[in-house]
Amino acid sequence: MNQPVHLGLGSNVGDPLETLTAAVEVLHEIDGFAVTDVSGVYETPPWPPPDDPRSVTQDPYLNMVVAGVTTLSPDALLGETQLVEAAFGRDRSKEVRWGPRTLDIDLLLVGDTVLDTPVLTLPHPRLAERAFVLVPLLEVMPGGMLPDGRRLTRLLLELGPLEDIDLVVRLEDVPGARASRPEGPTGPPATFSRPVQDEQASDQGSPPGAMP
Ligand code: A4P
Ligand code: MG
Repeated sequence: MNQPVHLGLGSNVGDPLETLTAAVEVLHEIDGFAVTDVSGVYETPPWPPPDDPRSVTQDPYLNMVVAGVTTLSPDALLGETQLVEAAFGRDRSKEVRWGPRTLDIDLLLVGDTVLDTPVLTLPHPRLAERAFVLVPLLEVMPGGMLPDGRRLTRLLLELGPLEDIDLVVRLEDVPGARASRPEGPTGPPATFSRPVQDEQASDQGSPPGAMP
């Protein structure tokens, strides 16, 4: 079955733009996974923020989201994305949690799959707390919702002001990069999106996840 997938990519070591550009190239080559869309590339301040006791001093990140479809199981896809991380020099044994990394690829959403195992949690457990995920995710998933019906726009608004999330570049504008932004109506399946006119009805009290 072809499931829609959204991957979050982040990098803040080495040449992050080169890394993200090349990583998208490599994602195109995964058997059983097809890239259907990419967000812009954003510069984002490290999370957790400096006033959080868990914060680590490190450079800003570049973040983006890749949308795709897959015939792989979520576990198999995680195995593939971890191979891609390793190919870009990721060595978890030398890392601090939430510290600097060459390339991080998180499975944000796999269709409407909800699961929590020792190796994989879907949706990604910290997705709702992170503007560096929500901003690019909304770009490729306008009107998107989590499987529990929470709207991405609402989650983003709850995070407060976003002045530190800056669009740096679109892959379409990076010489030689493969962006795969599809023309016309052949984009990724809009699993969680609803027609715009439904927005009003929902804000007036329809239950989350209610179909139009
Ligand atoms: N795992 C469970 N669920 C998932 C999932 N949905 N996607 C497991 C990917 N992995 C998942 O992840 C640890 C383990 O989580 C994996 O072995 C997998 O089995 P990791 O990538 O090895 O370690 P990590 O990335 O340090 O941990 P974590 O908690 O996933 O960190 P995050 O959440 O990825 O945060 N600030 C900015 N601005 N931009 C960033 O990209 N990234 C991080 C890393 C911190 N701050 C950041 C950014
Ligand atoms: Mg991670």
